[in-house]
Amino acid sequence: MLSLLCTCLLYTTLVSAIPSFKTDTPLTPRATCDGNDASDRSVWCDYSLDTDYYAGGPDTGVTKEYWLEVTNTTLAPDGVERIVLAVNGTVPGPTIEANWGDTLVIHVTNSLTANGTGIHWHGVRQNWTVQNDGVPSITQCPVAPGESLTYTWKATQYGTSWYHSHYSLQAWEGVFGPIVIHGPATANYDEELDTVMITDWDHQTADSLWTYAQVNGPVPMDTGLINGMNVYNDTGARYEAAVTSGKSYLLRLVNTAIDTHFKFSIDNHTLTVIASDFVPIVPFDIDVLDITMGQRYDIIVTANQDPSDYWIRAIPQASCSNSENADNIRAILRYDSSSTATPTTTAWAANQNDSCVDVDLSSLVPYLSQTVDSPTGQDLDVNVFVNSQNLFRWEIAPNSMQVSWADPTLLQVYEGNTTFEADDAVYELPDADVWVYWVVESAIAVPHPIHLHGHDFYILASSGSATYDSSVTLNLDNPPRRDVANLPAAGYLVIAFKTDNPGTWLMHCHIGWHTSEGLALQFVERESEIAALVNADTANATCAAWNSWASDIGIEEEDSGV
Ligand SMILES: *[C@@H]1O[C@H](CO)[C@@H](O)[C@H](O)[C@H]1NC(C)=O
Ligand SMILES: *[C@@H]1O[C@H](CO)[C@@H](O)[C@H](O)[C@H]1NC(C)=O
Ligand SMILES: *[C@@H]1O[C@H](CO)[C@@H](O)[C@H](O)[C@H]1NC(C)=O
Ligand SMILES: *[C@@H]1O[C@H](CO)[C@@H](O)[C@H](O)[C@H]1NC(C)=O
Ligand SMILES: *[C@@H]1O[C@H](CO)[C@@H](O)[C@H](O)[C@H]1NC(C)=O
Ligand SMILES: *[C@@H]1O[C@H](CO)[C@@H](O)[C@H](O)[C@H]1NC(C)=O
Ligand SMILES: *[C@@H]1O[C@H](CO)[C@@H](O)[C@H](O)[C@H]1NC(C)=O
Ligand SMILES: *[C@@H]1O[C@H](CO)[C@@H](O)[C@H](O)[C@H]1NC(C)=O
Ligand SMILES: *[C@@H]1O[C@H](CO)[C@@H](O)[C@H](O)[C@H]1NC(C)=O
Ligand SMILES: [Cu+2]
Repeated sequence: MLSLLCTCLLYTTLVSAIPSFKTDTPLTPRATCDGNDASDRSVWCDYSLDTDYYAGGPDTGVTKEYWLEVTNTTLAPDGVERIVLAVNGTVPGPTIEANWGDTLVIHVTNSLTANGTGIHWHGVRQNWTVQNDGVPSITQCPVAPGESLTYTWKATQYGTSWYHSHYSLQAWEGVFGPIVIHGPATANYDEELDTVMITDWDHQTADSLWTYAQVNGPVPMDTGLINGMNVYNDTGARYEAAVTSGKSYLLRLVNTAIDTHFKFSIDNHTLTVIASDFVPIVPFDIDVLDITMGQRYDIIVTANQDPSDYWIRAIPQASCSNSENADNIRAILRYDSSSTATPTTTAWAANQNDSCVDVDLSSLVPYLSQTVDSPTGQDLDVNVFVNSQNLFRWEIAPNSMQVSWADPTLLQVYEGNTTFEADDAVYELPDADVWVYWVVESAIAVPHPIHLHGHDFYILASSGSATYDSSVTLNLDNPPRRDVANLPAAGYLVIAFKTDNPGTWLMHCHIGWHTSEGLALQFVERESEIAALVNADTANATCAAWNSWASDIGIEEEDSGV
């Protein structure tokens, strides 16, 4: 194993002698830091699990530079060929990997001919770097075909996430990949497996299913993929993970689906969960793990069963997901990597319980305890309606979002134009460092994964089949903290965050169809401090190239714009 021992230590002692911009090669295969080894994963050079990563943390002085190209190609992930849009030609795209405290510089080139793009670094706080959040219409114009844009951000958190296009439905044509930020962990493990990305999949493109979704609602998906692989009609191949009997492994799990809530499990193996999204938690054990769209879990799997072959299962939950192959989205855990046997193992009993809920919130106890102080809030009602063209639209509070690619909010704020329109769905949060909360609720029996940009949020309360009122107790004392949580069917979700990050930030449902149908709002946080964070040259150049391409092509915006 390549050892990058002591990068942090090196920089704490030599920092003045080293130029501020340093390019490093990608970490191959894995990184570690002084003191962090299989017998103690709690430490990380001079830092540890006890470091308050909202207040500070390492600054390694290291810059990791990546080049990503968004391409249009043909692949057969499950043996069935179709057009996919991909990052560097593969689904998932290359892993973006760094150490806690590194700075990432990522150059994205749009090599498509018929779409713009914009890459969002999901869950990354973008601490005072809102222009790098990658959301067309909010933080940038789309990157036009043939153009490039460089994103720069610091890894102030550690753990697992993913990057994905935030342009139209492009993420679900295949434009996504893993983000791994190495740091400490709340339980020990010997080695690390590949990140496991689970998704739903159809043999038609998401763009061609868009009309169906707007007219009929949830789209039946043909199947699903685990790390871009599966079998279908006896073609294709399954993803395989090889382990050695007796060893323990860190497995990073990401749900990248457009509209599928999964239960994830490995037959006969209990999972030890150590992080929810980018938040390390007190470890807990579970056999079958709910994971909704946009969420991540870091899990430790111990190879402590009979040396054999076991099914890894990602099972779409029929209560809220529509899959035509729900029992066949599988991969294989092998104790002997040369085995080719088909597993004969049986699913955990808990897999018979179909439901679309988050893991019991009492299980999600952040290791680094934080307290929510006197939050003030607003109620946001989630509803669906049919617009004047007879198409489904979702709204949150009074507005269904409809923003403009060519007129990103960040540039409007920079130019001092804050005459927002109702369908911009803007909330202003002018005060610094105060706690705010939103009560997101819906009378409709459809759950929604609610995702917030620029912050981790704190889950103060949540319930399905219930109405929020002032008698509901808010949990302010180290509540679960993450960046995607399930709004339960016909229920409510109360989330809080601190206004510590000036910017124009999106909050939205992570069901791809619903985002495109307007289930989103934005907040302008600490408006007076935003302009100073904007690089207008870059923003204007991206918009100029986009406007020129879009007017030549005559492209029409037929969705929410995010
Ligand atoms: C976030 O940025 C602010 C402003 O530059 C800085 O004061 C703060 O320390 C940063 N937080 C982290 C965790 O780096
Ligand atoms: C992606 O492709 C580009 C060429 O288009 C190449 O320069 C780059 O190294 C590739 N990136 C990764 C992470 O493989
Ligand atoms: C991808 O290629 C196909 C076939 O050439 C073309 O029809 C489609 O417009 C392209 N899509 C994008 C986003 O470039
Ligand atoms: C993106 O390209 C696809 C073809 O690959 C096309 O169907 C779709 O309309 C385009 N969408 C946008 C928003 O540009
Ligand atoms: C899969 O098999 C079914 C049943 O034979 C057939 O109807 C379907 O067309 C096949 N699909 C593909 C993509 O090959
Ligand atoms: C998995 O667990 C079941 C139930 O405990 C047991 O019957 C079976 O033998 C185990 N499978 C293997 C391969 O060890
Ligand atoms: C099934 O799931 C529901 C919702 O989480 C839970 O209340 C119930 O206890 C579960 N039942 C079993 C048998 O696991
Ligand atoms: C200000 O923004 C609104 C959209 O929110 C737009 O309609 C208007 O043209 C803009 N005004 C100027 C002067 O840019
Ligand atoms: C960017 O464009 C806006 C509007 O066209 C203009 O007001 C501003 O001066 C431009 N900034 C730069 C740095 O070119
Ligand atoms: Cu939704």
